[in-house]
Amino acid sequence: MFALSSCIQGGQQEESSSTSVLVRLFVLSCLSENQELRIMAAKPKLYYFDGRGRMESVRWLLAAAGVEYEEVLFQTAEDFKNLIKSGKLMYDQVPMVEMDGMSIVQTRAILKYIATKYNLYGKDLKERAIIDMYVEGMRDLNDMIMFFPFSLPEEKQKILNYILERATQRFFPVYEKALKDHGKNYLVGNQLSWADVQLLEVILMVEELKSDILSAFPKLQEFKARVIKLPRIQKFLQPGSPRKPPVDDASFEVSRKIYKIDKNFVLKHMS
Ligand code: GTS
Repeated sequence: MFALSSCIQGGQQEESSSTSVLVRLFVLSCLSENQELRIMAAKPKLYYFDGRGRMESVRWLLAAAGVEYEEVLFQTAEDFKNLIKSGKLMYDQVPMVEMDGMSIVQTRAILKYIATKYNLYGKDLKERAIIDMYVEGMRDLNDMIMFFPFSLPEEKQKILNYILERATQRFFPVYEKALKDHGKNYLVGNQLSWADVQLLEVILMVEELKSDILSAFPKLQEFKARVIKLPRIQKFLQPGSPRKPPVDDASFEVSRKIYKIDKNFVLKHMS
């Protein structure tokens, strides 16, 4: 506003040719400032297939930040090919989020940008390192669950047991202990962060596989009850929100055809 009124006042002054050039340059800089504001104000646009996959954590984080967004959900290999042809995908891969004038790819890069921009990424470098450690563990668990539907029928039970074992023996004890040791409401710095959002997401995913999975984790039960009540989270968990349902046979077929998934797909992604 200040810059704009200075522009106008500048235009009313006696004009030598050099001041006129300066004024014009100044007006141009005002315009690009406005354009930049417009870009910053536009809703983020998410490009992915119509399912959870890697994009679901992005949906969760934007919801927790209270940011409205639009989605371009493609259904066929042809749609995906057309998106690749647009040249917006740095690695010819999704997820991709258009935001603040950028086409951001790589799930972690997208999540970090959102977490940083909306103050969900700790107050300093040390808190960020702790958030990263929590989130990376959660992502390992999340990835196993994400690829589980693609396992062969004969492998299903074994892989399910492995996921549940990892959840209860490796990952959940870490978050249970953290909450118990510091006695605070949230994992890091006693304010909601990306780690809390990711933790609730993964808890709900594991519960879809085994509903009483938290029975040995009283702190995680309290955590879940607390975070689920936050208004933005509550809204995201309501029917009709952009949250995607677990993979079913139909959505499994759609994503299998889009990405031409082969038999060894799951094994490659089970760490
Ligand atoms: N490291 C990337 C990320 O985290 O974003 C991996 C992205 C990725 O593998 N995306 C898949 C893809 O575009 C889609 S999905 O697995 O997330 O559904 N695959 C096509 C390809 O050619 O790799």
